[in-house]
Amino acid sequence: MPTLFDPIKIGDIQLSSRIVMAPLTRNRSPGGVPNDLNVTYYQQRATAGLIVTEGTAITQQGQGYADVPGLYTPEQLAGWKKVTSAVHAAGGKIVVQLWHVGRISHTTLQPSGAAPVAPSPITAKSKTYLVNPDGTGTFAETSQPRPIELTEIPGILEDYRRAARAAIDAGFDGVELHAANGYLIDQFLRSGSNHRTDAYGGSVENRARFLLEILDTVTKEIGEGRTGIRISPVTPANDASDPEPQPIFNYVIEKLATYKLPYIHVIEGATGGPRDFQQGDKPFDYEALRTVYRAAGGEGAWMVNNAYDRSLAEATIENSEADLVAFGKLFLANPDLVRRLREQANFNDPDKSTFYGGGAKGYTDYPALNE
Ligand code: 8OZ
Repeated sequence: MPTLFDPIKIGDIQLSSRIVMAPLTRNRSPGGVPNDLNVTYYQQRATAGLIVTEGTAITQQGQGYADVPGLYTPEQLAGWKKVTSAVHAAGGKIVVQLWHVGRISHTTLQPSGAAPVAPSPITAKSKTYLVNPDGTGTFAETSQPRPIELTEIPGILEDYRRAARAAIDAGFDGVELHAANGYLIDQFLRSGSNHRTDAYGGSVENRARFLLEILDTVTKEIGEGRTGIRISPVTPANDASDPEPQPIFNYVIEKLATYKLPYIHVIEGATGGPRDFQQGDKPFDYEALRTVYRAAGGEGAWMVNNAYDRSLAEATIENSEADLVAFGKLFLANPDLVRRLREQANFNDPDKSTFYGGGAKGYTDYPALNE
């Protein structure tokens, strides 16, 4: 029977355990450049089997929140090199989450103050996070997006290719494509945000096309075994909606099975909310999704996320319902989470008031056991 603490090889990456640090937006990289505080934060958590970094913008157009790191300038790449070196020196593995927010942005974050881009010109009922000139944070309505022209798509694919190359140059063990939570790729997948009438909208095949072209581009650049992906079939995050999630995600997963990816990362339910959240008239069948993936020859590790505690995580791995479990808030508040899980120790409580923005407080000052 497998346990949470067993090593596992996923694609080209060897992990020391099945315990993953989930991607967590922390808004602590002014200018988009990873700094020494970010290095400390990730190194503190390097005993994870795998760290998935916070969402990292592939271009300025992909930026949607203040002080999110990027991977499109030499300074950003150099900053990330320090992070990956520190994590590797501590024996850890780390992949970077490649992020384009699409319509979940604000003109003040966009190149030349332009409108954010999206599959369709539909404003999300959602907020983004900005920093005022005096350094205080503030939430703002997302801006009206403009639709992506067909002729622009090759350029966005090129942005993903460049970011994937930069990730490997920066020393990452791989990348995770952020195809979840109502951001650009998910905006194409879900019918609520994709009203296109060209080859990228309408049918399930068409709505999946953008994702699959990105996957093709990135895997050709850095290899299938270093390209993970995150999906969230039913989340309402960022105004994501689709009354029929099962057909599109079953189709997507069947296609993903044709690549030798290290893992498929699935957010179950509403991101950071109820695990049994549903869209449409029936509960989403995650087991059917996994079954379709395996039946189509998919060999990647099945990574699950959302409100896993120790007992649910242990049972899920022992029953082989998943191969990896990603922990968000627990990892945020417990740098030595692996040890605490192993020793059945108590957990530090996460402090919501310091999740987004700020400095060391609520970031690098959560104590390890015996500290
Ligand atoms: C919380 C705040 C801002 C962004 C996601 C990248 O939901 C995020 C995010 C989460 O995937």
